[in-house]
Amino acid sequence: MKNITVSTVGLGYIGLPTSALIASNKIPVKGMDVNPKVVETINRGEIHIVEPDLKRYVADAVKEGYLSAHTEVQPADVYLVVVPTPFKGNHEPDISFVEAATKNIIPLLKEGDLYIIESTSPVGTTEKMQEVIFNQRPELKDKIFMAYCPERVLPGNVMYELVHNDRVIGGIDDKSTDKAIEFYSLFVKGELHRTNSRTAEMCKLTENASRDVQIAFANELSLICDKAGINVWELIELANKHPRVNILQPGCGVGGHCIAVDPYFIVSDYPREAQMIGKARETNNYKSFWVSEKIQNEKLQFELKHGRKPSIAVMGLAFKPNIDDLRESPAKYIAQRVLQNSNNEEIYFVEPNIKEHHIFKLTDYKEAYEKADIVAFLVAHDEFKTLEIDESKVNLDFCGVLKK
Ligand code: SAJ
Repeated sequence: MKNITVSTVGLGYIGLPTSALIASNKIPVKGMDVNPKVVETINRGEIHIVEPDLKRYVADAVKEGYLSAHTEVQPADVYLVVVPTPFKGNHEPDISFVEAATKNIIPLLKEGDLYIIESTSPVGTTEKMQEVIFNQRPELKDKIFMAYCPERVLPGNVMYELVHNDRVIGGIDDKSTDKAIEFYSLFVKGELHRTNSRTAEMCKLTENASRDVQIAFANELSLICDKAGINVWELIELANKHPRVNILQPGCGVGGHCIAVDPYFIVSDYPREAQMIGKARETNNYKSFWVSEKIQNEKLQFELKHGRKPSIAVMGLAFKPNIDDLRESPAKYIAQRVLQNSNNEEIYFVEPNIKEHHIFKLTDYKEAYEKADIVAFLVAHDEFKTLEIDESKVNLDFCGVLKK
């Protein structure tokens, strides 16, 4: 593969880092995004998302002329679809962005081009797009290469993992898999594993559903332990001393735009079979509700005991520790419920990773801890681990931040 050009569709959390990484290997990349502000920002060599190292990659690639952003898809030899696949109200996957991206690519396709979907997609999406393409351009049958290749990077470590993680690559036929492997080997150091497109699609969903089920197990344990009067963190640490047991950590629910979403893509297509996967989603969602009820109960008990309303600190709003991302955050959901249930108590909302929030008035974490009677730790941010714990307060640890 020599002197190729790449066209990426979608310049978000995955599309932009991927584009910048490819461009840093001196392969010209023209990225497309529907948002003109995003396009302008990138063309200035700046970024619109928070991700370590990304700014440097984008600034260098734009300066050297290998990366540019556009509001329309640009012609190239390789097309990468990296758009969101959210779910609709009934938890059914919405692949309309993938479809729209593909329709924009179709008029530009020529013999020998490689078309790849990276967006998390329900099983059979690549084959569906194959149909869409060949319906409009039947002359391209057997003349282009098509594959599905999911990303599996962890926010916060994206630039490293894009290069070093293994990738699963599934073509619609062997030639397509070969071609896609050739392409990814230009910038990925991890191993490239070949399969077909349906298995690759299912593999991405499986990875996130598997983590969701494991977290659900930990969350279920935390409910049992609460009733049984057992410290769940100590229990898990002890159980994990078994050489073949590795239980994850309970928390205040599962958030983010991947693990809390992707399992629904399996459940929605295979509702009879995906019993455990569906139940895990329910358990993890229920855990957030349970936490908010627990805070409400503690409030009432405090009032009965002390004859006055307690002040409450809600510690953390992000979807996981040490990030500023509040999307699909269980902590944010719980904070909202605490606010809805409030009866003129003083509530201090804390999120050290952001400066302000349009709903919650933020307070410094030390000040909030000092002033509150009830402290609900929702996210295990590093800052909270430095607090000196005052046993005279009601300390509710929902994320293991106080465990020794
Ligand atoms: N969580 C727990 N207990 C745990 C681990 C996580 O409650 O023991 C919670 C977190 O607090 C958070 C949620 O789960 O609310 C998800 O966090 P995460 O760190 O497990 O994962 P994400 O959503 O940041 O990234 C995941 C990763 N997938 C897997 O680990 C299988 C990542 O590799 C994927 O690339 C990403 O989803 C994605 O884009 O699909």
